[in-house]
Amino acid sequence: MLSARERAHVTQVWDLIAGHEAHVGAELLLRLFTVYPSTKIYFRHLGTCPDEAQLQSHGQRMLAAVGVAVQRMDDLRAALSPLADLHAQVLRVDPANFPLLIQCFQVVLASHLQDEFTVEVQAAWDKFLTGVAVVLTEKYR
Ligand code: ZNH
Repeated sequence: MLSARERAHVTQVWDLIAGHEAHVGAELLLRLFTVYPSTKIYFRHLGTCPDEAQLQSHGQRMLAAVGVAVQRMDDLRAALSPLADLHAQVLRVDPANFPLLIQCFQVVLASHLQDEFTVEVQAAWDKFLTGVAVVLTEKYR
């Protein structure tokens, strides 16, 4: 559960991303695939070297889901339930990949926000994204 202050940090940063989901999402995926190439096995259909359009298209969908999670922070489990089914039952993404994505997400935020990405803002985003990952991976049984 995020405190009021943590929520404010998450929402304020989201307001900067909103409208740029495709661009930020593509940057995030490029970083993920480059720094952690093992994550690419789930995206074989995109080829060995996904082009910018593919990165933007998937990045847009992924970040739109993060946007929904921001809007429904109190209600994450219900908000992300269909997506949790998809990851657990259809995509079968190893949960170990989620911390890698979270790490890349924070680096993308830091590179854009610079000094504004304070330790407190990072801590709030880490908690929020970990909460999202918990929901997306809890149906694996
Ligand atoms: Zn995921 C898909 C989100 C993580 C892999 N995803 C997806 C989608 C979304 C998402 C929204 C779409 C769906 C539909 O279309 O229906 N994810 C997400 C989020 C997260 C994630 C939010 C966190 C935070 N994923 C992840 C990871 C991985 C993945 C970590 C690995 C590495 N996904 C994936 C895949 C897919 C998805 C493979 C499919 C793609 C296509 O289809 O193309």
